This record gives sequence, structure tokens and C-alpha cells, in this order.
Amino acid sequence: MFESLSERLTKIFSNLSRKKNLTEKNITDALNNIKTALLASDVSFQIVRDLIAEVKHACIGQRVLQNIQPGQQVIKIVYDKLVTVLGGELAALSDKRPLNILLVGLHGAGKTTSCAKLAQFLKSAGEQPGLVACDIYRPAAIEQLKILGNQMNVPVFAYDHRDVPTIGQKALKESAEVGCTVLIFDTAGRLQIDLPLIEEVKQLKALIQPEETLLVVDSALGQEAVNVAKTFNDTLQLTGLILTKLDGDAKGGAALSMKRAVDVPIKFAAIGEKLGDFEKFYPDRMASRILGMGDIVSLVEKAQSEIGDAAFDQMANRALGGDFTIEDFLTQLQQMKKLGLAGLAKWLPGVSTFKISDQQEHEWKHIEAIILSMTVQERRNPCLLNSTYRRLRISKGAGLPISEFNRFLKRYQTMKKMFQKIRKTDPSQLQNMLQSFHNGQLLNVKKD
Ligand SMILES: Nc1nc2c(ncn2[C@@H]2O[C@H](COP(=O)(O)OP(=O)(O)OP(=O)(O)O)[C@@H](O)[C@H]2O)c(=O)[nH]1
Ligand SMILES: [Mg+2]
Repeated sequence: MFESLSERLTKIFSNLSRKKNLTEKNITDALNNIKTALLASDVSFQIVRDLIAEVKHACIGQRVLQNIQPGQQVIKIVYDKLVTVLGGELAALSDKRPLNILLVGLHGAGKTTSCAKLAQFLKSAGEQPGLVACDIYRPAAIEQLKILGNQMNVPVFAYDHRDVPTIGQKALKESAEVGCTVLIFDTAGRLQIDLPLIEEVKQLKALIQPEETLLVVDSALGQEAVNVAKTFNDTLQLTGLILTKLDGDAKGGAALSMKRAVDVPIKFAAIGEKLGDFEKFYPDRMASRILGMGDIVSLVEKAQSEIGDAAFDQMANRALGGDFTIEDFLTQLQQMKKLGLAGLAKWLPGVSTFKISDQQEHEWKHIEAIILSMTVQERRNPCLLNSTYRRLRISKGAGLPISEFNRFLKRYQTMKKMFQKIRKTDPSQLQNMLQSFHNGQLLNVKKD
């Protein structure tokens, strides 16, 4: 199985950090590795070439000044480049009201679900969204949109009509009557070579004059993403992209390539099948994710809003500070339960080696019992657990066989390693994160 881009880069940089000096030779080695990793992750050749040239130039220029921690330095340079390529600043929707948003894209990209997710997102921001069913080809498409609209209590404008521009026109009129501030148009999925369908959406666009024309792209599309984005942009003059299915095994490459190929901002990211699995696209978070640092900022933000500052502050400091004891593990476990395990797991690096499932959630009850049977000294100093006598006493106290205790210990060690991995990737970045957290800001991400 292929390693993900993040895993590859993490490995490359951890090798690099062990070298004492940053020389042209070891940068070249690292860059060759990065090049291979980026290509394997479906970033297009042209973009890889440019990126590597820029990074190399930046590294060698700073060699003498900062040769103490070369790995970190290269990570920072590559990270900055990725952020720039991915768009730099957060891209917002037009603030004109009423706002018309047209969603287009290939078959199965996630258009209909993204329409609904976007409506939900805007509704939470105080808007009054409406949905328009313009996919008259797939029999169940209108029904799918109606069901989603019902779930959110958002009006769906659907008509038994075979002419898409007429549907658009009727919806504009009726939505204005009921006071919608944003109208989102769901269109039929198309193969980009399907000329009649492209012509139809062009006509619809000419009629409704949307402020936003967003291309919905499956992030697993790989290299092909560049052609898709180019074709749609050439015919429909896109104002933004929505990347979907980022919760899957998507390679970061599609986002990078598309952004560079067409100069259109990525505005939103869909990260799951549920209506709430949708958020603004943060270039810097995506760059962290590609570089194997997990989406630490998202994790912090989510944790901050759901656990409360003080509790998270303590948790983050302990977990990432290196001294991760069993007592911390217990706190972590309890906090993770609060956050919702599945939701949290996708933000953490190393999830492929540390999968959290419903079954494990059940097993964690056993873990809790085991930890609660330990003395405080044992929780704080896990070395004490090398004693067979102690292990037997604890498992007996928890009412579980010794094998369960051994499994627990392994799991604790895995988690400890996971945090060590985050720390190794770029400790200075983590330090900043914790510092910003103290100050009420999170990295350089603007809160809106
Ligand atoms: N895991 C995951 N699944 C998604 C995401 N977005 C969409 N899907 C799933 O992808 C499938 C297709 O989604 P739709 O929204 O129907 O796609 P579409 O582009 O409207 O499809 P057509 O109308 O047939 O062209 C559905 O099963 C969705 O649940 C996502 O972000 N993550
Ligand atoms: Mg659809």
C-alpha cells in the first residue's frame, strides 16, 4: 500500500532533522524525496517542478543562518509554499444579497449533498437559504434534495418542468416572495464532454446571473482534477471550488494542482456524509494536513468550543508536552468521548495506525476500569507497571483478564508515540499553537 503524502514527508523530514548541517546535498536528497511524494500524490508534474525549485532556492538562501534544526526549517519553507499555492487567505462568498449560487460538477462529485450542506452552513450563519432542483435527468435527484431540505427546514423549489432555465426563473421569483436571502441551484452531474448538458447549464447561468458559480470536485479525483477544473472554468467562469470527500483517502495533490491550474479559490471543504460535515476551506490547515501534522488547528478549535478553554489547555499541554502519563491518557479518553470519537479521529495524524471505532469505544470502558484500578503513583509513573504483581492486582481489580491489561498498555504506548510524532514533525509550530491558544488566537488563522 502507498504511504500518504503526509507520511512520506514526515519520514523524509525526520531523517533530515537528524543531520547536523543543512547542506546543498542533503536538501537535494530531501527535495528529490518530496518530489517523488508529491508526484505519487497526484500533484501535477509542472506544479511539483515549480514548487521544488522555489523551496530549494529558499532553503539554500537561509542555510548559514538557521542550520541548527534543518528539518524544521525545511518543513516551514515547504509549508509556507503549500499555503501560498493553496490560496493563502481564506476565501469568502460574495456578500451581495440576495445571493445566487450555482453548483456544477461531474457525476457523483457531491453536488446535491454539498447544496444541502452549504444551505445548512449559511442557515447557521443567520441566512435564509433556499434550494433549487435543476437536475431533471436523474429520477431520484429532486426527491433527494427535497428530503435534505426537509431535514433542515429549508424550502426546496422544484417543478415538474423539462426546461432548466424556466425552472431557474420560477425559483427566483418564488424564493423572493418567501424572503430567501441565498438561493442554491443543484444541477445535473455531467461528464465534461457532454456538450448539450454544458450548454444547458450555460443558459441557466445566463438567466439567473449567479454571483457564485462553484465547481464541486471529489478530492480523490487526482491528476484528472486539473482538466476538470480547467474545462469548467473555461466554459462557466468559476468563482470557487468545493472539495468533497476529504474524509476519505483523498490525496492532497488534487487541491494543490487545481488551485495552481485555475486561479480560482477553494472556498469550502466537505469532510463527511452528514449535513454538518462541511466547513470553510483553510489553506493553512490543508497544508498542515499534507505535511503530516494533522489538522491541529481544527482539533484545537473544535476542542476549544466543546470542552472549554481551561480543560483543553491542560489536555494539549500534557499530551503534546512529552510527559504523557496514564493519568493524562484517562483525561484524554474522557475528553475524546465528549468530542465524539469519530469526529476527532479524522483530525489526528496517525489515524491509520490508531483507528477509533464504535467497538473500540466500547473497549475503552474496559480501559477506564483498568486505569481506575491503578494507584495514582502507577498512573503517573507507568514504569511501575513492569511488575507482574501489580499487573495482576490491577486486572483483578478491574474484573478483567491480564491479556486485557496488556492490550491496554500497548494502546497507551501507541498513543504516546503518536503525540511524540506530532511533536517531532514541527515542535516550534506546536509551541506557537499552544502560545496562540493562550492568547485566544489559533496559529495565524483568523476567526470569523
Ligand atoms: N464520505 C463522503 N461522502 C460524500 C461527501 N460528499 C458527498 N458524499 C457522498 O457521495 C455520494 C454522491 O453525492 P451526491 O451529492 O449525490 O453527488 P452529486 O454530485 O449530486 O451526484 P449526481 O447528481 O449523480 O451527479 C453520496 O453517497 C454522498 O453521500 C463527503 O464529503 N464525504
Ligand atoms: Mg446530484
